[in-house]
Amino acid sequence: MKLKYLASAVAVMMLTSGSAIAKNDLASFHTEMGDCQTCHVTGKMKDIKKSMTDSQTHENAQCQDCHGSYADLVNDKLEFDPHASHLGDINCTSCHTGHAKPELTCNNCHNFEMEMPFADAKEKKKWDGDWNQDKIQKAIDKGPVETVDVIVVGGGSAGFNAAISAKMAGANVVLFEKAPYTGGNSMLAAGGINAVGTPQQKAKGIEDSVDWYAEDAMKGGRYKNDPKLVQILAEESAGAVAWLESLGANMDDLKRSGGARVERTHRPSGGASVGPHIIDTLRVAAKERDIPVRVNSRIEKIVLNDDKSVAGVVVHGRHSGYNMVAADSVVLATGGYGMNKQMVAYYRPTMKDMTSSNNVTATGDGVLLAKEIGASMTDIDWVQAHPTIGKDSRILISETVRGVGAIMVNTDGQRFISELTTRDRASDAILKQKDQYAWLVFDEQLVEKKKMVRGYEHLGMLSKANTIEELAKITGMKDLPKTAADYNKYQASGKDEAFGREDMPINLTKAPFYAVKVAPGIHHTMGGVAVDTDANVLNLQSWKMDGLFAAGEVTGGLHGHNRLGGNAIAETVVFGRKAGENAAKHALEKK
Ligand code: FAD
Ligand code: MEZ
Repeated sequence: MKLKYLASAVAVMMLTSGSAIAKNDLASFHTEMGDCQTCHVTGKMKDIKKSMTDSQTHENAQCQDCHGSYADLVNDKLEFDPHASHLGDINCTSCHTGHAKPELTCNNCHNFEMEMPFADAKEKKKWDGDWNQDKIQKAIDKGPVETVDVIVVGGGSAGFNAAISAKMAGANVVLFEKAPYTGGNSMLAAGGINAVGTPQQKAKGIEDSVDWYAEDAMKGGRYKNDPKLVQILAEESAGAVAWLESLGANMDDLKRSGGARVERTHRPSGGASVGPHIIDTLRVAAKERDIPVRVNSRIEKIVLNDDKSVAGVVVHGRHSGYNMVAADSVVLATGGYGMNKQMVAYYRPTMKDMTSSNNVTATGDGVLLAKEIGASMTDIDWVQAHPTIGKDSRILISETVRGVGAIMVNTDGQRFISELTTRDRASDAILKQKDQYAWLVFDEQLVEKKKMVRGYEHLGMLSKANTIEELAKITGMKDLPKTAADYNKYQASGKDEAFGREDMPINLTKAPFYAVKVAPGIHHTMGGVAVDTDANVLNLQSWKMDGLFAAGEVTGGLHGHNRLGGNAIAETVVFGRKAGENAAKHALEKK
């Protein structure tokens, strides 16, 4: 697939730059128009490195000064803009590298044929390869180059929520993010955030309770969850949605997720994906509060004082190299390890060859950082497969698609389980089918309700036909017409006689009809760093580690052996806020 929008954005860049002479790299092309100062703070070679921040703030401002923002470049002409669908307003230099081959960020998950300018430039050595213990030690020996109250490690939802909360509690905060952009797995979240007792539920007349929320999470987690953490999640979930709204988010759409007894998954009105919307909101909220967010900055060590209290971290910056930054509180918000093949092979060998829905950022750094200084782990070997990852791709087909009405059938077109069962059961059931994959089948009614499905079509993932019979023919699902007719009968009577599906919002009657091939893949790492109810990290004796906090997917305990859809984003907000507030309190008390 060609990404026309990128090509057109590039064409605009070239035209607005006044020349279209092909050069070997972006920097050489720009020096045709001026000296190095066109992009950098200074034109003097010897001072350029010193003047560059890891986020390349000045260089990015220069790009936008000449070319306009990405939004200006695409000029709202695109139906699908990757920056709107999940990346948001990220730095130009995330992809366009001055002196080296551009980085095809999209292709970390997709397989686009992208026409990136200067693609033939020389490849540069990766700056964030192995962790260099000598350089880490030298940075510690040199002492801190900067001191703050709270350091937040990781710029996903948990990290942003922690940073904003710490700042609002009066602390001086800095957030470090190893990737060239913030967002992590959070910016990929599609389905929504679970909450009970919200005005949205009330407006729809949905009866729910904190007890039901907690019971569903415990049942979904096979009763292996820490009930104290679950209770907090349930009790504070409505506050989490209200907090996001107070920062500017919209969470007005409601749907039901697998394992939940009622509709409690909140998402932006119109059914847009929840993650990018939340991340955009949090990015703006952090900016408005002057919280430094430093990308291209990987934390490689948590430094302790002799008494084992937190002294700070060693950060490895893309341009600044290795430095120690001091703080009395550190919040780990580094996400899970779903993209770390070695860790999956070690902790969950049966899943080592599975595809993953995760962002490339999910490499389990927080687990390694915390283990190294004596933290305890909870349920570290529990990894969740999501049943519906696009077969032969890494693109998640959101649980929403089933929640809103799709049926799931095997390669013969027969249903084999309630579509609303929990993920572990759905994944196991698919793996028992012939060829170990399944199809989701739905009609135009669903597409009208869920805009995100158009995105799957745009990505070429959907088979489409004007009748169910034709769809059966092109996909080889011989029994699909009978399955659809039976399902329509169950839907009309409100009773699924085949598998007891509890909620059948729509039938299969409105053309065109669609099918998408799905298979299970790694989606969530339930286990991680052990924490208490105040987000303190616990050591091997289950004592609080002085000054170390954690929140989000890096932690274990909340979800037990199986997470329910919508509970992870709720976790990042509820416990991210808690970690930030308690980290601020701890640091301010130490002053
Ligand atoms: P992340 O969002 O992954 O952020 C961690 C950040 O830390 C990353 O940006 C990473 O680069 C950074 N980092 C890591 N190591 C370092 C280091 N050493 N130094 C500096 N920075 C570092 N959950 C739901 O509840 N609802 C959904 O609808 C939903 N949909 C999902 C869809 C997809 C495709 C995926 C993959 C997950 C989905 N989830 C959903 C799960 C949920 O998105 C994640 O569990 C959650 O977002 C994790 O948030 P986090 O802040 O803990 O970590
Ligand atoms: O919580 C999730 O991971 C989720 C709701 C994912 C999805 O299928 O959309």
